[in-house]
Amino acid sequence: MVVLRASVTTIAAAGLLALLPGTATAAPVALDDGSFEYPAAPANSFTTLTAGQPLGPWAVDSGSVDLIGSGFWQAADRAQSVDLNGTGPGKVSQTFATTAGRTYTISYSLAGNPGGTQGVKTGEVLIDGQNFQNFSFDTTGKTFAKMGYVGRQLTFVATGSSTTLSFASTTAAGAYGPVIDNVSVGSCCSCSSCSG
Ligand SMILES: [Ca+2]
Repeated sequence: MVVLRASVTTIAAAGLLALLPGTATAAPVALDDGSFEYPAAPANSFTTLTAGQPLGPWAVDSGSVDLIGSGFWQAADRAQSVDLNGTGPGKVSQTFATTAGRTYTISYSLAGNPGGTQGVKTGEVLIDGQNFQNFSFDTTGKTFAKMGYVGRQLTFVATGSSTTLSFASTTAAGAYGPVIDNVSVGSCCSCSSCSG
């Protein structure tokens, strides 16, 4: 398990560097706990959070989600992850500081809850409430030990001094939804002409 996690993390980091050559010199962006490591969910279990409840610096703003504790299944980064279906589809959001007109890239790891009936789990990423990316993940053949995380990215141009990032399940029914972890925001000037 430890080896698997390290491998996934290394691949994700390498992919980020390849796609975002300017990340290393980017200004820090204050997305907090994109790895969903706090609060701590019970080890080998999970906590179901419903609309109106905080999930660390994130908020559950519709439906319900499961905060997956250490050891329950493989995380993409560190110990915890989020199943975007709690008892049904849910949505989590976080607002962070941005600079209007600046380009940002969201990176995250995607898998799906391999329990229950396996198949395609779907969801969407929203920026300030607008759909920016649909995603899907097929859990067929995946296990709690081998979740099969894949890296996803999207890029947007901020329109204000803060931006709200949301991840929502569109897997209509049931407790087995898309799983996210390792969310990060990069703001980059990968060119020599950037004024910073
Ligand atoms: Ca994590």
